[in-house]
Amino acid sequence: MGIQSEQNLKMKANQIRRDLLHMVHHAKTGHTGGSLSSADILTTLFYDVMHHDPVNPDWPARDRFILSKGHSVEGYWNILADMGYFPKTQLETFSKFGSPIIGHPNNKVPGVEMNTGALGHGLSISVGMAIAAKMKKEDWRVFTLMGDGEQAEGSVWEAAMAAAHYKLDNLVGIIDRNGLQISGSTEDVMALEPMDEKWHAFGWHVVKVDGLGTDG
Ligand SMILES: Cc1ncc(C[n+]2csc(CCOP(=O)(O)OP(=O)(O)O)c2C)c(N)n1
Ligand SMILES: [Mg+2]
Repeated sequence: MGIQSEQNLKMKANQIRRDLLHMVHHAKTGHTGGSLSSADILTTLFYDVMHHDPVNPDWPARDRFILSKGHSVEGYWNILADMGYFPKTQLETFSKFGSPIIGHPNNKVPGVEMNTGALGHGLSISVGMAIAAKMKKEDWRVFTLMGDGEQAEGSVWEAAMAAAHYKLDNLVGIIDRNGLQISGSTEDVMALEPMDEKWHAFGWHVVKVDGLGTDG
């Protein structure tokens, strides 16, 4: 993967947002909020940051991606199809009976490492993968996208503690800080702030990142 300009990434993220809305409208089902808020993150990872090969999805040296907030699959499906992991026409079968392109990540689809959707599991899975890479002395990295509401799951913090204990500098945990979960604002339902200080206290190097913006 090359280094994309920010403008290219903005335009791609806008395309992904448009395409996922089209897909959800066509299927008359799907999660829009968390998919729209994560489009910048997924676009940056897949088009610019991660080493992966749509022609060879099982390339042993690929970086691994785990969508821990698995309900936000709509942008993920559109990016995988856009990159050529599967034909774009398959997007028209989204959430139809018998289709592998379902409402959560499904590892029968090329490009998907792990079935996810039950919140709180992705980081633990990723810790295991990152330990495996270390044990095999391989250079690939693991990227995990979590929700902010997902931070209320205790298992996230067990995994965070383990990652620091095993010094997993090949693991990147990303939190989509959209401020919302199903039942309202995250700060009303289960206050998270100061979230950066909590992660820092668990031994993580914390970086706060703005989205790409929508003016592309
Ligand atoms: C263990 C578990 N409990 C409940 C749910 C139902 N659920 C799906 S999405 C969601 C809200 C998640 O909010 P957040 O993590 O902030 O995701 P985002 O805002 O990015 O969509 C919930 C509670 C689930 N998928 N898994
Ligand atoms: Mg949220």
